[in-house]
Amino acid sequence: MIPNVIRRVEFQYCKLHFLLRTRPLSHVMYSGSTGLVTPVADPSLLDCSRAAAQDVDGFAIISNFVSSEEEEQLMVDIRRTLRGRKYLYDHWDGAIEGYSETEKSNWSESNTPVIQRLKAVAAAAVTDKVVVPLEQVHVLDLAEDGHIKPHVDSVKFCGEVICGISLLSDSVMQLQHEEYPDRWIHALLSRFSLYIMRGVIRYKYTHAIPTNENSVFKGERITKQRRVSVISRTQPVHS
Ligand SMILES: O=C(O)CCC(=O)C(=O)O
Repeated sequence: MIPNVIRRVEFQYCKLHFLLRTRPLSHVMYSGSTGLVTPVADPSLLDCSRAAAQDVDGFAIISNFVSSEEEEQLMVDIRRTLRGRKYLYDHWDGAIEGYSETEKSNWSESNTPVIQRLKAVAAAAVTDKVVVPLEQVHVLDLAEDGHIKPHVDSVKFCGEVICGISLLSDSVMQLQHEEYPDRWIHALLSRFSLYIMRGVIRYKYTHAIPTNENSVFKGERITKQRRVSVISRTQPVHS
């Protein structure tokens, strides 16, 4: 449900946990520049079929989660880590083409607050159980001609929540229910934003970042350039 009037009530960062637990994900916005969070209805970055409306609360995008200065700082660290690596076109499980990646746990001091914010959102994204972000953060550098095929992250390596910061470029994420073709969600992952995926969306929907030929959001072509994502996943649930 979307409130008629957008209430701009500012919370200190420590209230983020409370906010995520008491409001649907689609009503949360994080202001990286002020360090405050504001609950807003921001449906403009999501498009979904009527049938997927019942599930869409499991996916949200928080605009401007990082500032351009924070992006630059993150990229200094990431460039250093990925230096000399070529883009690969043969992913171990065939899901990604045109990428370079690393699992990173050591960040420079200037990037530590952003990584902490990212993990804080991941830890707070579900209400009915305790989830713990993995220590390592996944950095995925996707070339301009790179793309991610539809897949569901393996439950062996990832738990209930996936949160990713999008750097350098806008892109489109396509989410598709594995069993019901009429349930789809398209998300505009705007540069500097954070997406949060949880629950039924994480487990039952495939997610993909298409090639530029198929990168369309609400009828408009979105041309992805080189895009880097910084992703926090929660620990796998072992039964
Ligand atoms: O780059 C992203 O945000 C998504 C990455 C992804 O789908 C994956 O690593 O499984």
